[in-house]
Amino acid sequence: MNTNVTKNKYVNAWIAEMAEMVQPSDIVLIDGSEEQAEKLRAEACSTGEMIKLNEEKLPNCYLHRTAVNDVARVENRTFICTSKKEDAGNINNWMDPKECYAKLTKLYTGSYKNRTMYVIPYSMSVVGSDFAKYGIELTDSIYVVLNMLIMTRVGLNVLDALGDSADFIKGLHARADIDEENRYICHFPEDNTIWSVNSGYGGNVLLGKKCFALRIASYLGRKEGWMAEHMLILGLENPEGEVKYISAAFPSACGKTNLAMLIPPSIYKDKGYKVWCVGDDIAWLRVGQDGRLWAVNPENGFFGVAPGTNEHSNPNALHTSMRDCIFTNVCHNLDDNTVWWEGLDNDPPKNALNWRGEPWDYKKYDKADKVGTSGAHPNSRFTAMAANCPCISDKFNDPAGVPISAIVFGGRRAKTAPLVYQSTSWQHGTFVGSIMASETTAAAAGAVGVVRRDPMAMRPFVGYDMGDYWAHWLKMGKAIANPPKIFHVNWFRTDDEGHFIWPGFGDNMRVLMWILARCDGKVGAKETAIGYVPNAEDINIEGLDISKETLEGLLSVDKELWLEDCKGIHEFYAQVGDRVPAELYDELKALEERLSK
Ligand code: GTP
Ligand code: SPV
Ligand code: MN
Repeated sequence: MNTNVTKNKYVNAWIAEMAEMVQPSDIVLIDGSEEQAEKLRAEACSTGEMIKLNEEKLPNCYLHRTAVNDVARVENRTFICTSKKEDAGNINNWMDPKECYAKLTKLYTGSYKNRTMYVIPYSMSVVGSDFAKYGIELTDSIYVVLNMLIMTRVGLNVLDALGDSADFIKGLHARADIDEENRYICHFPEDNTIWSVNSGYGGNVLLGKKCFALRIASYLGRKEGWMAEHMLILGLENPEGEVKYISAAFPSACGKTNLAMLIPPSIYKDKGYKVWCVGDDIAWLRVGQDGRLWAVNPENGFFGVAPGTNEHSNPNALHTSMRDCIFTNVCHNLDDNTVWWEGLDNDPPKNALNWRGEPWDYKKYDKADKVGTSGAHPNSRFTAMAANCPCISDKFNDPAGVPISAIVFGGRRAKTAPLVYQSTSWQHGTFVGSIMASETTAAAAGAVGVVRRDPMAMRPFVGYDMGDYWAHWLKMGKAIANPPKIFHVNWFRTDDEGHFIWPGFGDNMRVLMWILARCDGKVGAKETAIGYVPNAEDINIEGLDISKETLEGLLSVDKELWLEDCKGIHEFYAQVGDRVPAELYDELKALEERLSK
């Protein structure tokens, strides 16, 4: 078999080595052309791997179902394999690289028998730009190829840009038996290598995304002096046409895609305010020559949560997903060969297959057992092109990226965290990020709705020790002459009946307006124990069904609850271990003192 499929000797040698292990029947280089993609779509449809949807209603759209046991990221099977255990830290799972290579070699051996090896050359960020990093993913899944074609920049120009260099991330994926007992998502940051086996789902197998652009990239960022973060990037344009950029880190399924594509409420829209999406999941950030922090979205598409997406909550995401899209694990409407998910509309299809591909009775839907009774899986997703997004920023392909004015952290907290507050410094902001907590969601396998610490929304994605990661944040703060201001938001406070109090979605713009006014020094704030909290009159609630008292409640800081929370922070810091920077302990102590006053 010809393994010399590129002109790069390092790439070819690695392909040969991997091919010897997995034993494919043939090897196909993915060139990024539409003809090749079309052939692969046809092949996937002929085997049932994908279903072609209604061409009139959903042009060039497809449906794919993963195995029932394979519907989300698997954090307990995700490993950071550094030669020293302490470099992976206490929060990550660790395996000795030698042991891991040996273990996975057994699983990979012969796993491509009678299957094609697809070689995907891809770039994270604009090819040839200062931010760009290149990867090659080897996979036996057409679904992966077609997703990578949307999510990253794939093509022969990537190989041209790589030239003779050995500087690329080597990703090997094999579906093998989709055996959950032998599912492994392993990272070897010291070898620029990712090995993923026995899964066919999203974040486990689209290796450019969480594996490369967060876990490996965060490791590289620390070495090279930049940051890889689980952040959306948006531009907010005022009526004068000036655009300010905000990046925001929320844990998985906590509202990044929604915020990044928000449509301003009429009080702002009518005046000419606009919001532009630069990215919805990942940001790479560097210090610019002007001393500001500049960000790019290294991806080329969106792998967005389907349930809850509708004309009201996120029309931009909905329209982005209505052409050239791959839907994963949604409900299939057999009447018109379209798709449906919970929260799309109040009209569930009567003749449909659920996410497992079984006949589905919408009348049996039970909110308490979503996975068992819903039409779409709670973590069902759409893979859609950034270029199809109605609100995509004109800076999306700008190799320089965009300058960030504000960094926003946030999570799902029923109590404790107010609607918004501002940190008092970069160091305090780093502390605020480090103590983030959020209820778990369906994006990862395991229990849903349990509050856990998820610092900077990066708990599952830091490719090294968490304490070192915080130290890197502190160090970056010193390197940025004009750093963004750091904020924390919470759209998810609930009342006594468990209902969300804040309307959220487009109305989150009202909070962004306060954030940018703070960055411009145009609005005051109350100094509280946790940081600067808005005066209620400074959040515009015109046109909302919310009273000033309710807003005051949303902005309130319950000192007892916070003191209780501090105990949890101590426990978490202890778990992170020796490498927690002293500055963060200083911040914690100062917070406790202010709360006890
Ligand atoms: P990942 O792609 O997993 O990283 O997630 P994400 O952060 O992009 O999450 P996304 O925007 O897709 O939101 C996921 C869920 O949060 C959906 O069910 C939304 O309906 C819900 N959601 C998003 N924004 C809001 C909000 O402002 N308020 C409320 N109540 N729910 C929201
Ligand atoms: C997340 O879980 O944060 C995602 C989806 O963005 S996945 O790509 O599956 O990780
Ligand atoms: Mn994500």
